[in-house]
Amino acid sequence: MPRLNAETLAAPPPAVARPSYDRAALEAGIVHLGVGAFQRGHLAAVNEAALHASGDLRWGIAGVSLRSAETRDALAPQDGLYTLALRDVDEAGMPRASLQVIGCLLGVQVAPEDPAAVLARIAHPATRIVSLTVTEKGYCHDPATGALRADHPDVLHDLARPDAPRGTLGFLVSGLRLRQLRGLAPVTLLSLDNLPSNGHLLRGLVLDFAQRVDPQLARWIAEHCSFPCSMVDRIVPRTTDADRAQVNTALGLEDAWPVVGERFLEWVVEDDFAAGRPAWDVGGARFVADARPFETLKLRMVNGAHSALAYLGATAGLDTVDRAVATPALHRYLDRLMSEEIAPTLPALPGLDLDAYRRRLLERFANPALAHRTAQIAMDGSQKLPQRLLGTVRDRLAAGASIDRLALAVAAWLHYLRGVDELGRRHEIQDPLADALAERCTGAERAAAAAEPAHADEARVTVFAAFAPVFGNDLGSNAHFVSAVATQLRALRELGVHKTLADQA
Ligand code: CS2
Repeated sequence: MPRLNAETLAAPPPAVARPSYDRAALEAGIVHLGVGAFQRGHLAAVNEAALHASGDLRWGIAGVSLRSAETRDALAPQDGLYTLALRDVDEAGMPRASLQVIGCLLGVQVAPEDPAAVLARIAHPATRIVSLTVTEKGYCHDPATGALRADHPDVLHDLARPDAPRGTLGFLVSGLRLRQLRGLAPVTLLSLDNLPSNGHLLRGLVLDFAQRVDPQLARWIAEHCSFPCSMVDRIVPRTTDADRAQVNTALGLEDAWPVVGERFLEWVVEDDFAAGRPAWDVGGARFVADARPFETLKLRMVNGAHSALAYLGATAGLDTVDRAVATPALHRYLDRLMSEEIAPTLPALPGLDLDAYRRRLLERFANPALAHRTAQIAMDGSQKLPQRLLGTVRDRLAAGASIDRLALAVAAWLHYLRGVDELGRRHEIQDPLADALAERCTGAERAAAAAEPAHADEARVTVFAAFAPVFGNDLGSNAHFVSAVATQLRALRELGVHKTLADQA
C-alpha cells in the first residue's frame, strides 16, 4: 500500500475530507508540546476547521514530543499528514466512521534529540501560541495543592541545564527567556490538560520556575504573556493496530498513526490571547471570559465518572468503557453518582441542562465503536483523583451531604492498586507515584493485620488517606471520609464489584 503523504493526498475516496488550503504557505504560529492522540483529535481538528474557514495561514502547528520519537517516526514520512476517524454507530447499531486527513500539523520535533531546536521554535518570531497536552504528570506539580515540586527530577535537571531542558516547565521558561532576550513579542501559553483552572495552574508553575531562574524574567512573563484557562472534551482512545488496519483499508493508503475519536467535541476557552489567535470558534470552540465553571463541570462529571468506571470496571475484569457501562448495575451507579453526589456541587451555568448533559455522557461512554480501555483511564490515578473526585468529596463534606458513591470510587482506586483484578489477572500500576503507592499498599496491609478484624479496612484507608500528595492534609484526618471509604473497600473486598453495586442500587 502506498503511504499517505503530500503526493498521495488526492488518492483516497472522495468521502475522505482533506486540506484544501495551501499547505506549503502555512506558517507555524502554534508550537504544541505533547503531540499525542488527544491533541491530534481535538486542538488540531478545530484548528483545521479554522484554517479552512478563515484562510488565515499563520496558524500551522509545529509539534514537539517531549519523550519518544514514535509519533515523529510515523508522521515524518507522511509530511505530518494523518487521518482522524470519528466513530459512532448508526440506527441499526452498526459502527461507522467519518474520515478526514488533517493537514495543520507541520512536523514533529523530538525534544531529547535536539532540545536547542525546540527552544529555537518557541523563540521563533512566527510563534504566537505555545499549547500543551502533556498530561497531568507533565506539570511537575503537587497534585493536591498545585504547587511546584521543587524536588522533581525534571525540575532539578532543567534548573541546572537551561540550555538543554527535558521537562515541560524547563522548555517553556528557557524558550520564553530567549524571546525576552531577543526582544520578541510575548506569547500565549495554553494548557489543554484535564487540570482545574489549568491556565492559572500553569501560570503559577511557570512563574515559580522562572523566579528561580531570573526574577526579571518572571516579571516579563507575568506582565506580557497570557495563560487562558480552557475546558477540553473529546474521548480519544489510544490508537490500536485494528484501528490502523480499518483506517488504511478505507483510505486505500498506509497511515502509520491515525487517530480515532468520538464525534462529540467541546472546547471552552478564555479569550485572553497575548498575540492573537485562530478563528477556533468556527471549528466548535466557544470563547468565554471565565472557563472555570465549565472546567469544574467537565472534570467532575466526565472525568470523575470516567475514573469511577475505570477502577470498578477494570477490577471487575471489564476491559472497555462501553462494556463496563453496559453492565446495568454499573450504569445505575454512575447515573446516581452524577445526579445525587456530583451535580449538587456544580456551579450554576446559565442554559445548561444538567440532566441532558448526564444522559448524553452515559451515551458517549456507551459508544461501542471506540473500545476505550478502562486500563488507559486507570493510569496515573494519583494525578487525577484530586480534581476528578476529591474536590467533590470536600464540597459534599462541607455541606454535610452523603459521599457514599464517591467513596466507592475512591475505594475502587485503592482496591485497583493491589494490581490484580477479580478474574485473577495482574495489572501494572502505571503512575508517577507508583513506588510511594506500593509502599502505602504494604503499610496498609500491615496496619490491617495489626487491627481488630472489624477495623481492618479503616486501618487500611487511614494509611492511604494520610498520603498528602493525593489526599491533602485534611481528608486523612476526616473521620467521616475515612469510614465511608473503609465501608466501601470492605464491600469490594468481601463481596466483589457486582455484588457491592447490586446491594447499593
Ligand atoms: C480520560 C480522559 O484517560 C482519561 O483519564 O478520563 O482522557 C477523557 O477521555 C477525556 O478527558 C474526555 O474529554
